[in-house]
Amino acid sequence: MIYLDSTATSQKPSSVLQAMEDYYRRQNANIHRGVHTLAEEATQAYEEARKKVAAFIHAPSSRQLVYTRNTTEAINLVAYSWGRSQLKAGDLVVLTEMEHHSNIVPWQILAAERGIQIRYVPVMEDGLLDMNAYHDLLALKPRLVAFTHMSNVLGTITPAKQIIADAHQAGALALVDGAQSVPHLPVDVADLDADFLAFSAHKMCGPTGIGVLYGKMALLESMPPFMGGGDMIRRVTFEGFTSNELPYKFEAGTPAIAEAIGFGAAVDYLSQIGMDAVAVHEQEITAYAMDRLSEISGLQILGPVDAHQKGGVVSFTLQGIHPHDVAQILDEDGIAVRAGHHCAMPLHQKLGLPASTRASFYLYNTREEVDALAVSIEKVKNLFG
Ligand code: C6P
Repeated sequence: MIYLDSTATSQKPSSVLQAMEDYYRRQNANIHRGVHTLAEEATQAYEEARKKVAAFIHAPSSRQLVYTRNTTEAINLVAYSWGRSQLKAGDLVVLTEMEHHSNIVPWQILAAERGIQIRYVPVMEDGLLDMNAYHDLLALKPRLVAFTHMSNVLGTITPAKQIIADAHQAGALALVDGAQSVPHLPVDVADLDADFLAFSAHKMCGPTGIGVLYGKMALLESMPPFMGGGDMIRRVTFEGFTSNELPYKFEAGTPAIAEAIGFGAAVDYLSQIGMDAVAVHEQEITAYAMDRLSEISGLQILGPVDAHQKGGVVSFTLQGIHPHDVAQILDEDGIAVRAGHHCAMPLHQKLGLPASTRASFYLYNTREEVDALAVSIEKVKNLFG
């Protein structure tokens, strides 16, 4: 089987599975609650993982790293907590046209509830953001710029550092959707100067069910809790409560303990290889895939034509053949790709496409797999005449 769907979720190394199994077999206990040895060991393993993930993105402190279920929940946390406490009718939030639904819908919910305004930085024909239009939007003094660091459809790597610096210059905060960048590129939040960064473990060799919201300390300190319950409080009376310190203020209830430990093992795995090496490998495979696929007549690749401007994502259309048919026939050859709108319906509308087929690559993919993909696509073309 050839797995070309790592943008949806990556495969997991044995060390991650082993770390989770070890927790369940040897350390299984709830965290932050018990004084017994097992509870202490489990708490330590859970918190060690947080430190590893924090170091992976160069966060100044692991207290700035809130565990969430995934990227989606991390962005919703910002929209619910920061958004509801800070934004009022008429305030502007700037997004881009290449956002995943999880960085559009939370803001649309807020727009319906609070009357905030949303404007989108256009995507140009070459798959890059229109930075002139972005600067025009900044002149409207938005409160927040929330954007993806890497498109899950076009593969476009956005100029995050510049977007953030320009947002700050205009007095706006910047939220980075790192769902696709953190797994594939070296990401340094301190260097980026991001106010918020959201990402998911399951796209970076880790388990499903756990993700991260990184935030600047002062911002997280000032935000009200997102959900109420156990662990997020310092003290509760019949009349009210006081919030726990960071990051626990945002981690109500028993968290995904085994998953956090698995996440730590995933970060160890990626760190041992080195994110520079991961990025170089993917760029090489992507450039090769773009060369191979562009030899196929009737195949149109979406997004930047230069592999250096892209992560390991090659979405395409095949003239006259529906993407679902393409994906189904590739599947018969043991090749897993994704077909559809990839949770980016507005972007597909903008491109005038109902759907596309997407092959995506990670550290374990090879040129031979790309060759097999090209052969299978030719087969699809022959089948459909
Ligand atoms: N994209 C894809 O196949 P979650 O589901 O919360 O882990 O990640 C959401 C998300 C947010 N932003 C971007 C840029 C993403 O690519 C994703 C997830 C997957 O493209 C699943 S829809």
